Amino acid sequence: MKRNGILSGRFLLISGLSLLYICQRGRGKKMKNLTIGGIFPMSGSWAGGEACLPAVKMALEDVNNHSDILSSFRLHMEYNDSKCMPGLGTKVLYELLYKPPKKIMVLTGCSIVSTFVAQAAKMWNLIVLAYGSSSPALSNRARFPTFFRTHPSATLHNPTRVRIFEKFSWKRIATIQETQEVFTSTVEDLEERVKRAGIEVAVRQNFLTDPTNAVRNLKRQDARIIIGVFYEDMARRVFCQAYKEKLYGKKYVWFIIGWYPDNWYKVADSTINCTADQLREALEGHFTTEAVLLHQGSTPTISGMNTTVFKHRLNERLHAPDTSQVGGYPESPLAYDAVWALALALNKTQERLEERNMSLDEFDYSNQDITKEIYTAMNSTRFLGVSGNVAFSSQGDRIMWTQVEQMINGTYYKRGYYDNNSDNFTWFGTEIWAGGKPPPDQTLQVPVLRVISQGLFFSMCGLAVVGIIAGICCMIFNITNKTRRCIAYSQPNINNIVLLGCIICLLYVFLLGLDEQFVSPDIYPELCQLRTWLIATGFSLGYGGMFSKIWTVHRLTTMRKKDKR
Ligand code: ABU
Repeated sequence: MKRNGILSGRFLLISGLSLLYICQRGRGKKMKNLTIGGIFPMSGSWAGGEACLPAVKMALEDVNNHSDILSSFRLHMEYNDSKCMPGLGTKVLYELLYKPPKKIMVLTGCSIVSTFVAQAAKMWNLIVLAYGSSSPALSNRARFPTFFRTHPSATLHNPTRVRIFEKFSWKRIATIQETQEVFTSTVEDLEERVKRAGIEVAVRQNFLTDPTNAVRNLKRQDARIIIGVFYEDMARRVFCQAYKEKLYGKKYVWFIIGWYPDNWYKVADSTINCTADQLREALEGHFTTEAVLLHQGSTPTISGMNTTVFKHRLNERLHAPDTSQVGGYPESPLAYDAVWALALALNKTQERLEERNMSLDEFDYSNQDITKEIYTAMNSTRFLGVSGNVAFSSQGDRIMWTQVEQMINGTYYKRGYYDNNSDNFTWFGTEIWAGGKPPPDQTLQVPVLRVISQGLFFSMCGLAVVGIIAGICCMIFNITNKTRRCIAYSQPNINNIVLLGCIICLLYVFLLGLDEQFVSPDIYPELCQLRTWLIATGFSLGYGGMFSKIWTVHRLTTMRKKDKR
C-alpha cells in the first residue's frame, strides 16, 4: 500500500511537471517579439552606454521574466553605438528604422544625439525615451512631441545653484560653457533665475573645443564664482587650462556638473598636457550639483529589488574593478527604469488595444493610432523605480532632488540637498574653503584717503614763506633804488614782474597741499581752478619777464654800435 502511494505520488509529480513544461512550451510558442531600438554612446563626450547598456539589458531580462507585464510578448532590443555624435546617432536611427523588425519605441542617450533622434523619430510616429539626456531644450513639446525621458532636465540644477549663491551672499558670477544647445539652454535658464534673485552674470564665456581663451578671459575679467557647463572631455581641458592660468585656489569657487564618474579627472586623455595630479590640484574644493539618481531607502522597487541589489547585479555585469571610471554609471538606474517605464506603458497600451481588437504587433510607422495610445500610457506611467519615483511632467520631464558635492583631496563629499518640489534647501555646513572662509565674488575695493604728510606740507610752506619774504624784500629794494644807475640799467620794472611771478608761484605751494584733511571736498572744483590760475599766472609773469630781459640783452649784444644809441 505504502509503495503504491509513493508511486502514485511520483506519477502525480511527473505528470504535473510535464503539464507545466507543455504549458510553458505552449506559452513560449504564442509569445511574440516586440522590438525596441537602442542608441548607446559607448565613447565620446559622454560615454554613458558603458554602464547604461548593461543596465538596460538587465531590465529587459527582468521585464521578460515578469509574468504580469506584456505576458504575450517578449521584449527584445536592437541597438548600436552613437559615440555621442549626432551624425552617427541619426545614421543608427535610420538603420534601426529601415531594418526589420519594426521598432515600437527608441531608447536614446546623450543630449546632442537625442535632439536629432527625437526630431526625426516623430516623422515615423515613434516614441523616444531618453535615459541620458539632460538638455533643457528637449522639454519643448512643440519641437519634440513624442519625447520622454527618465533623466531630469539640466535646469533642475539651477535653483540649487541660486540657493548656494544666496547662502554665501555672492552677487556677481561668471559662466563658461561648451557651445552645445544642451549647455546654452542651461545657461539661459540660469541667467533668468539669477537675475530674479538680484545676482549679476558679469562674465560669459563659451568655446567650441578649445577653452584656452575662454579661461584666460575669465581671469582677465576678475571672475571669482565660476559656473562651468561642459561635457566630461571638455572639463579636463578647461581645468588643465585653469591650472596653467592659476584660476583656482582660495580666491575662486568653481561649480560644475555632477554627473561625471567620480574619478573622471584620472581618465587618460591625450588631448591635454596636464597630469591627473595637476587636474586634482585645480579641482580642489570645487562644487558639483546633480540630481539624486538612486532611490533613497531600502524599500523594494517595482522590480522587487532594492538599490543595493541593483548595484550588486550591475557591478557583476560590468566586470570593472573600479566603477568610478565607468561612463554612465551614475545614470544606470535611469536606464534600468527607462525599460520598466516603456514596458509598463506598452502593457497598458496592449490592454487598451485588446479592447479594440487590436494588438501592439500591428504597430506601423505610418499609423498614428498606436503611437497615440502609447503616448497616453507613457504620460500616466507612475512607479517606484531604482532611480526613485518615476513619473513624467507635461513636458515629459522628471522632478527630483538635487545634491551638492565638494571635491576634497580628489574625493567628492556631500554638502547639501535641495528639494525642488518643496523648495527645501538643506546645507550641512561641512564645506571646506581653501582660504578658511568663502571668497568674495570680486576684488574688494576699499576706499582709503591718501593725504599729504603734514610735516612735509608745513616745511614746504615755511620754505615758500621764506621765498615770498625774500621776493618782497627784493621788490622793495628795486623800488627804493630804481633811480640808481646800476639798478636803472637792470630794468627794475621787469625785475619786479619776475619777482611778482615767483611770489605767485610760491603761493601755489600752499594751495597744492590743501587736501581732504584741511578742506571739504565740496570746494575742490574751485580750489583746483584757483591753483591752475595761480601757477599759470605766476609762471607767465616770472618766465615772461625773464625772457623779455634775455631778449633785450640779446638785441643789445647783436646790434650795431650806431643803433645801440
Ligand atoms: N547625465 C548625462 C547627460 C548627458 C547629456 O545630457 O548629454
